[in-house]
Amino acid sequence: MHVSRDVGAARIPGDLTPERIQARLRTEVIGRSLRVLTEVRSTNDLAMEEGRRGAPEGLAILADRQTGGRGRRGRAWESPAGLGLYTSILLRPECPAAKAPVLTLLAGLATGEAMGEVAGLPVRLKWPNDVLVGGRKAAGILAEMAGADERVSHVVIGIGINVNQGPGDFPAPLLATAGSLFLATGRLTARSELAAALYNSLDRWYRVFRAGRIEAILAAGRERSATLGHAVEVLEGGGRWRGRAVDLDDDGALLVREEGGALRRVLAGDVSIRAPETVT
Ligand code: BT5
Repeated sequence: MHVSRDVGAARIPGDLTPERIQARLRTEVIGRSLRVLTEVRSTNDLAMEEGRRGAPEGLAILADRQTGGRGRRGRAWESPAGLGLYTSILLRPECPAAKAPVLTLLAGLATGEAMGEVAGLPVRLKWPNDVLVGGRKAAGILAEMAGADERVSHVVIGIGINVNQGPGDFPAPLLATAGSLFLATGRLTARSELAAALYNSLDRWYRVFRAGRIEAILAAGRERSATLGHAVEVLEGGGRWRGRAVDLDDDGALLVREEGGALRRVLAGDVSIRAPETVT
């Protein structure tokens, strides 16, 4: 495994180095152990492997480029060299598996906070794992868990952020939906600065989680939500139905009032927000 000092092809030369990140870290746990790689298949795969091998909680792996970046359900995450932030953080929360999904929300909050802080723009969270800037998906979260039902062995939080991509840097199918900090602000962002802000924010929110203050995480999630209050279409288990997103449940599940009146919990699914003209 090689640690990059100064990665090539970056839009800001040399903007991703462990030294630059460490100089800004104010964390107790997250990123105390840090690895910056030139290239990896998927930072999540590597972090899961390290989790099995007993690596310490808080290990952060970051790559300049992923050759097999993953989204949920086998989908791909575009991870071009030099432009985005691709990182995975290993956690060992002492909680039952049922409590772990709220970590996706926590990661979304930290990602939104860091992007807002560094680029100075409003960021919203689309349930369950999209981070939106100006209505476009500028980041995504992929949380994966290992362990038995009663106790989680480890969790990996994968975060991909589009940082310095311009319009020509996205493949055609993503042109209409993907955003980046550069597209939203017209300014380039140093990825080390964003990475440090992200780890600092994750560290703060993870302390809230460990203190059992889940309600504070849910409250912040409600406030930043792009989904709540909107008419939505839910895709889960091959089925598709419509309703209105009304709240987040205690474990981070989305509560949707179905057309017809029943309140349904959505824990794993894809949710699209319906345009106002289609609302009935
Ligand atoms: C996600 O999945 O949004 C989770 C993405 C997590 C990526 C990070 S990078 C570090 C770590 N290592 C990994 O291997 N993964 C994590 P999902 O909700 O399934 O969204 C995937 C969909 O978003 C794709 O099917 C595309 O439509 C779209 N997409 C792919 N790449 C994108 C990008 N760079 N920007 C915006 N949209 C993208």
